[in-house]
Amino acid sequence: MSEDDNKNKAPKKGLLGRMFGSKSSRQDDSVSDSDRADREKQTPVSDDPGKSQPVEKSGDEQGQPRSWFGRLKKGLTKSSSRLGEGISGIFTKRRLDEEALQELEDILVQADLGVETAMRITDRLAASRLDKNISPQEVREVLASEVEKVLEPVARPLEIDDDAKPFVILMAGVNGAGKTTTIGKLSRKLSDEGKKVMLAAGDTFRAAAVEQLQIWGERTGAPVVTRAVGSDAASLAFEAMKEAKEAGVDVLMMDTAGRLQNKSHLMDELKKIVRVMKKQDENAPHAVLLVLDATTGQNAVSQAEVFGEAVDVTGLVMTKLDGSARGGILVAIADRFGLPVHFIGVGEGVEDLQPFSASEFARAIAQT
Ligand SMILES: Nc1nc2c(ncn2[C@@H]2O[C@H](COP(=O)(O)OP(=O)(O)OP(=O)(O)O)[C@@H](O)[C@H]2O)c(=O)[nH]1
Ligand SMILES: [Mg+2]
Repeated sequence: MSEDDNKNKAPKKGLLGRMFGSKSSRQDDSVSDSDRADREKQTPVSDDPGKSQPVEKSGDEQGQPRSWFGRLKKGLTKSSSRLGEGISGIFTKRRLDEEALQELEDILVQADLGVETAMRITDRLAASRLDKNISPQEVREVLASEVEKVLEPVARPLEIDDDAKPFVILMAGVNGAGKTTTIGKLSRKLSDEGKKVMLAAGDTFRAAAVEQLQIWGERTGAPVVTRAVGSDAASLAFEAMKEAKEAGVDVLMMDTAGRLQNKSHLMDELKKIVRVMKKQDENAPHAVLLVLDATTGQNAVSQAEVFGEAVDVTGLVMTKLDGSARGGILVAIADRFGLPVHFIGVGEGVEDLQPFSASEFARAIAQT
């Protein structure tokens, strides 16, 4: 029995458990991605969206915030309340002096915002308020506005070029990041916009992965191109594009296996998929979306780096911002890579994918 089979048999937690449950074990930055991947395999991961998802809507009846913004805010509580407490601790009845600025910089860095952003925030405060009294609320407002400034240029919608038939989206990301789930959610979104969607089950390593995508396909009314387990993912990509063209499909989304960044042969396969797609259409894939799990902290930065070296990543989706997320990392990634952030995932349900908004995210982080 493969480890993946074990993964599928793991007990499934309820929504509450998934949102506030045992993800704290993932908060450790020192964990390598291979460690993380091993742990993912023990983590309850639902490969059956039809059964384990909170049915088709945002929020639920168990006292959880209903709006996606409420869930984003709640998900970011871990980052933001630590930040908020830190800021209150430093600035309650205290002048803004060099020592306070240094302390602030430290907590901003600890919140994963990245050194550059942290310095910009402290520089801005120093320029206007040095040696004056400042309230925690004022500091939070500066934080929100600086975070928004970093995120604003990257908050870009995913634009589907109608002239590309099909418009091909390749989904990449490490094991458990949320690729397959994001394809399912996007399939619903695009179908709702009237687009004809087709899915390709490019994770040909696991039977469960193919089934998981098929369930999403059924659920969102999108045909799914599959091949036998163990088939070459690149030839599947080629054939899926051909099928999509013949069927007049608008958007073809290709799932891929979870790729560990330290496994160069897996990166090579991703490159091969891209090469083969170009034989059908030199502009394909038209979008390569890197899916990053917000609960993984600093690991997400190295994932963005390694995937970006292997393929031409065109945009990001950050998932699990409803969990005990380390949302600050999105700020560091935006600052460093400047890649468009198209969507955020705020739950496991089909509706839990939201266009990324810089100001809302900044407000949720800074709790303003
Ligand atoms: N809470 C929450 N869970 C999510 C979100 N997105 C995905 N998940 C869950 O994360 C787990 C992994 O998601 P998958 O879509 O299977 O991840 P993957 O990247 O396809 O993983 P592999 O196929 O193993 O490489 C599943 O249990 C999903 O339901 C999200 O935005 N919020
Ligand atoms: Mg998958």
